[in-house]
Amino acid sequence: GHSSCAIWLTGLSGAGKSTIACELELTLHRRGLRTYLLDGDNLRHGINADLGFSEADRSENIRRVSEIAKLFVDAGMIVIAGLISPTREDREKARHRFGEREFFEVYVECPIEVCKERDPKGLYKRALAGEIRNFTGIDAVYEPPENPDIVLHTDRMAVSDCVAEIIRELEEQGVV
Ligand code: GGZ
Repeated sequence: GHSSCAIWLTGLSGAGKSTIACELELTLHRRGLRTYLLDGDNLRHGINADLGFSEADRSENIRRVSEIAKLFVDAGMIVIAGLISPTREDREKARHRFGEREFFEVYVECPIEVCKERDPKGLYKRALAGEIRNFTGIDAVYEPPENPDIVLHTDRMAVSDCVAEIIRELEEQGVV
């Protein structure tokens, strides 16, 4: 058996949150665990389609996703949530919706220079050209977590090692 929990991935655009979330979900599935993936960018096409990237809208985005995550955790699932979630305050509010061993903050850390080079969707290029405003790390804040449960350095770690690191922590905490 296993306990349900939320695994909250925070980090810059292009840091690797979605890639890790997807690979983590596959790994948990192979172990017969029930998971649900909540991806910030995907949810912005549906339930959060009314939200933009102002500070207030990001806060509301994170609030909604953490409430949804809580519902799925209550339903017995392991939730993997990937959102930039740039401010400590919003992440702490998210954490407080959960119990002690129910929320794991994972800092998907990657130097912004590397994110800019990766630029899979060309968003940094557009932000630097002034075509997108309020872009995280360019003209909008990202506050690194001060006390994350896990830190992953995606500029020098393989995706599989990142996933293994998360699994190791979940095992150590008796979640899986
Ligand atoms: C940051 C932006 C922006 C701005 C569009 N700032 O790398 P992506 O493309 O696929 O993921 C990013 C996503 C961020 O949505 P989140 O819901 O995770 O953000 S937050 O937690 O701050 O609410 C990026 C894209 O949306 N994107 N404009 N201005 N990212």
